Amino acid sequence: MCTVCGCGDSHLAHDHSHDHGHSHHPHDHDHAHDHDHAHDHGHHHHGHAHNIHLGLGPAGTEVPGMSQERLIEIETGILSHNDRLAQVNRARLQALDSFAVNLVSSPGSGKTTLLCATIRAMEGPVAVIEGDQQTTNDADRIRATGAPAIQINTGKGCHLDAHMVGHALDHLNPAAGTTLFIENVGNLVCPAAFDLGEDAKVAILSVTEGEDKPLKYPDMFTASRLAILNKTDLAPHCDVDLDLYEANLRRVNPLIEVIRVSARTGEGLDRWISWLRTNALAKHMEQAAE
Ligand SMILES: Nc1nc2c(ncn2[C@@H]2O[C@H](COP(=O)(O)OP(=O)(O)O)[C@@H](O)[C@H]2O)c(=O)[nH]1
Ligand SMILES: [Mg+2]
Repeated sequence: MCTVCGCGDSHLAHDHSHDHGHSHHPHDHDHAHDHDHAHDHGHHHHGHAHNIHLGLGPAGTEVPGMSQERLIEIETGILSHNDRLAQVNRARLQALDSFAVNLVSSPGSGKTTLLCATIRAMEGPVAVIEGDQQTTNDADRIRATGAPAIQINTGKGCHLDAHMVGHALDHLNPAAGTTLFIENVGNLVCPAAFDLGEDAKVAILSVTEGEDKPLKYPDMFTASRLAILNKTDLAPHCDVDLDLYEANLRRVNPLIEVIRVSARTGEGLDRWISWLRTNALAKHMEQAAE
């Protein structure tokens, strides 16, 4: 996970990855790395001589020269710090009786387009936190609908974290009963691990991405409560089997709900809006019962 790309609380991760810069190999570093892994895994894992799987150990990944124990320690440190801040956000949203969704997906699956259509179609106050590495394009698109939006540019960062969302909430200062949409950085990997204090992660997939994506990036779909299969208007133009797409989502997460929509034509939008309404109401009732 993020210890690999260095996107977490990096001084921890970096200190240690530096240890490995001093390669004992006479070859160039990457080369030595590949060679090591091919070697290790060829021997240990099911005899797949020509495949390399770095995720079979307890840490679920490998960083050259770092032990599995150290990797787990670093990841636990980063995520537990994030989780504490996520709880603060969650309590704050709860006090506002605000329902919050974290939209996660690859770049270009249609998050912003869907959000704009959603905001136009739904009733009640909304607010949007936009995450991208650069530009304020998406916040500008949201503001054009009349909804308040704040852009977070993460620079080299590949996901939003709870600390960033806390700051955005300070600026947005949402009214009671607001539906909060958080559009995460387009990336099917790191955002899966970071709780932002949301009520649900919602994965947006487009029919053009291919039915196998849930199987290739399972963490994201395990973490999501709902998957939206977007761009159904394009399905007739692609060799895509939507039933297989859904079956693959359920193979990874048997409990995941799936809604097929076209943000362009509006097909299925009513079911997504009603999902939002139902889940916001369920949260409200749960809170009232406490
Ligand atoms: N045909 C079609 N195009 C869509 C749909 N939703 C989004 N798009 C297009 O997909 C591209 C990426 O959309 P965008 O909302 O920016 O994706 P994001 O990166 O996930 O926020 C844009 O050109 C959109 O117009 C859809 O339902 N059907
Ligand atoms: Mg976007």
